[in-house]
Amino acid sequence: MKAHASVGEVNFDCLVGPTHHFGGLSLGNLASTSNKQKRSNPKKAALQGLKKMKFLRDLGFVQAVMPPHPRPHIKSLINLGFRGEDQEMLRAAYQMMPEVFSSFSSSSAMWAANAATVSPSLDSVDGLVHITPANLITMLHRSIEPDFTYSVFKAIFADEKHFLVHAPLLAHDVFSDEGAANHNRLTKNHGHRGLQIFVHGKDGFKTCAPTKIYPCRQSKLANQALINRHGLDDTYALTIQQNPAAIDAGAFHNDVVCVVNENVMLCHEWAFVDQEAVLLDIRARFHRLFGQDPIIVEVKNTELPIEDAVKSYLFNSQLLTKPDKSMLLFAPLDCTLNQHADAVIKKLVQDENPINQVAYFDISESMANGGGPACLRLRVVLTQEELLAIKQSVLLTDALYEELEQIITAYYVEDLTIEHFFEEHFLQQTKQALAEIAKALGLSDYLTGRGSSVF
Ligand code: SUG
Repeated sequence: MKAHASVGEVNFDCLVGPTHHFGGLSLGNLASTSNKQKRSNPKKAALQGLKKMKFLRDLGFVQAVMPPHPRPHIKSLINLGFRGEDQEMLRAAYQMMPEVFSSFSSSSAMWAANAATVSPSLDSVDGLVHITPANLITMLHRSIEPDFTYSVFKAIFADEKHFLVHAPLLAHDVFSDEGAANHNRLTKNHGHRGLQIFVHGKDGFKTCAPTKIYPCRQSKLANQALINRHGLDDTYALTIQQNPAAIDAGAFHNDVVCVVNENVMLCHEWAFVDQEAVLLDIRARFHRLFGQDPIIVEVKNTELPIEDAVKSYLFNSQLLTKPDKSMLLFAPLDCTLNQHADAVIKKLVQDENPINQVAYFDISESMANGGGPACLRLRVVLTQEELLAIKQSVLLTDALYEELEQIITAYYVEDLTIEHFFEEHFLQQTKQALAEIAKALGLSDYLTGRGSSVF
């Protein structure tokens, strides 16, 4: 079995963009729909996200930054037949199709967990890190993310000796894919081959089974295709179904009810269909593969009703391994406001398991759109050699932090209104901010300019 001492996790977060707003665009994501048209503060949102990255970097975790996507997405407006100056197209789009206007202006790419599914080189037959950007076809506003995401990954993971960046899966509902939000890797430690657990809401051709009208965003066929193209051995890959009752309660992605880190799985009782049997199977597989038991902490619905799990986003915490091998639960501040979530966390850190510390963080602007700490990051497990082979300029340093903070402070507005979109000055400032961020990240050559196919 392959094992590697110098392997670690790198968290890639995407900066929030200057047009961040509450569009109410995601049916089934309760925070998104209930906060529709709440006033947004893009500057605060971007600084919260950046501070989150710095907080973890300062604790010694390796942190990388990805740029916001260009929004409003002018290319899509042109595709729909709008013509003229940007502000004219936007005004016409707003008048004719306001939801579409909002979708093309969304900063939803900030939820990096949906950017891709990543399989570490330790797990794949060809020894490459495999990256598949998610096609995100279920929601209109997210369906325009994959092209830009692909370009970002091609730029960051350019070294073909180590990385294979695939094209997104076919853009059809049968293969609907929302990336790492429905993907867990359970293993002895990051340096070992892992058991990759792919979670789906629906089969692909068949409809999903929730009792309400909420969409199932991840298909089993997509997961099977990912297992194929990432070259994963069947004994180390597993597909399981998310509990439709959880989707109905607002857990539109599996990472709203489950988080895994190394040998620890923390999940809600309603995370999976047939949960008792699924957890038994996972335990048995883990034991067969690694000669030890995983630590599965299942939180009962009586301890934390599913509604509170969704409100507090407890399971959307980041679970990180500290240098002494114990684990930190990096949780949304909202957990402290929920009596049940608060009690579960207090018990969790006292009980016999590797999680012995909790840190809370205020990411209110993201939470109000249904995205917690874990939504904001894409985990990439890399060897030391692979870490050195990625584009180094995206790794967060004090200097990069300061530069990004200055750009956000200079160009982002604090109180975004519709009228901003019809002002040439605002649109120019937005473009300038994105150009400067791309430059700070060393990605200008790849991403900016009207000539670029993704702009
Ligand atoms: O896809 N919200 C995102 C939240 C994604 C959370 N990601 C994970 N669970 N990993 C979504 O529903 C809201 C946009 C709006 O309403 O303006 C939104 O897209």
